[in-house]
Amino acid sequence: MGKKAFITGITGQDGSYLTEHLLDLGYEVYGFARRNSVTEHQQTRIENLMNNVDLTYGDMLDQSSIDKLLKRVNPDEIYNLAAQSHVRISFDVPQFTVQTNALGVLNLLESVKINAPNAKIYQASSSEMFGNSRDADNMQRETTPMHPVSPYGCAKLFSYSLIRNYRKAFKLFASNGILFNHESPRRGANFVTTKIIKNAVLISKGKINTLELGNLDSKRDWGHSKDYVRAMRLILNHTEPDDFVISTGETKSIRDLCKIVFSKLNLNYEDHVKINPKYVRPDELSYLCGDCSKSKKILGWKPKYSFEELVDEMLEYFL
Ligand code: NAP
Ligand code: G4F
Repeated sequence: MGKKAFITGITGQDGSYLTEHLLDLGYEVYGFARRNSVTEHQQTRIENLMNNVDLTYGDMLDQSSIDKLLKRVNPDEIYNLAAQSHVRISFDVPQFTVQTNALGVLNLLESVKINAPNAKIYQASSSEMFGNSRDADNMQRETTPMHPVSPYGCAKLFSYSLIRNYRKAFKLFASNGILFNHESPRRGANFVTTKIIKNAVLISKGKINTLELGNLDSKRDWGHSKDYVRAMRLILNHTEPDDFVISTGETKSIRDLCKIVFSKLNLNYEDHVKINPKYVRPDELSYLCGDCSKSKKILGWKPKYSFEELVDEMLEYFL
């Protein structure tokens, strides 16, 4: 019989790709879905997998739902992907963000300790934890100091620390993947890659004329979600629990992305992109470029998608 994996956040971008990956490898996959008033759209990303996954209602804020699932399933591996994952929105709903992204992880760890102490836990940590900190070579790596600049980043740093603390104190197999931005055609519409690509396509078809954005000068290290979910499984199947950066090592500004996308559609982004202060954040992480040498060396992981291929796949999807 295959291993049993429990994925929180299974309905999200990464949850859907991870489910496909684990099913391909012969895993049994269990997941939480939250109650939502619009049930029709809730499972869109995993629609084609519904016959092969065990989905139950659950929420990271409801300890009883975690306890019940762990007691029933006793999973071998737990992938904690559930989060309020939008950085700007974390300034609008800081309490919900901290409850889910920080206290939700505490709920999970406490439940694992009692109900499934042998399960291995993957925590979806984030490059947003670094804030505006970088090493002398302009990169971030596992040892770079972390000074987050958003409620989202602060909550993720709290949960990152909890994972390390429970690993040492209670000998849990608990690991952090410190993932840099990763995208795909399944990325939410209000993240900058999808927002630019989807709207540039609408402009190219004459359906709209303007795209409103915030800060065009921040830089991000963008990879493909499919590559990054492979890394999650490798992290949990390493011989010991540890923390790993997953990134591409290349960085581009939001302005670069606009230029590339609009020019692929034979358009000039300057004719269409307008700045709306509504999308500028109260504080901003201005530069990300990750060094994933440790993951390459220890896990044998490397990305298969180039930036160009990622953009082309997203463009093709929206076209
Ligand atoms: P996503 O598409 O926004 O998915 C988030 C998932 O979490 C959704 O399934 C969502 O369910 C669920 N969720 C939210 N609040 C919850 C709660 N209180 N209880 C249970 N489930 C809850 O995010 P993603 O891009 O796949 O990212 C996956 C994880 O990696 C997140 O933890 C994110 O913070 C982290 N991360 C992402 C990136 C990136 O660039 N994508 C980089 C570093 C780290 P609903 O659909 O019901 O809202
Ligand atoms: O696409 P974004 O919203 O992603 P952000 O804030 O980097 O967060 C993502 O990556 C993190 C890893 O570093 C994850 F942990 C997190 O869950 C999420 O997946 O914004 C990227 C950049 C920012 O600098 C933002 O200020 O794009 C800039 N931007 C400019 N105009 C915009 C917009 N971002 C959004 N979402 N919308 C705009 O209109």
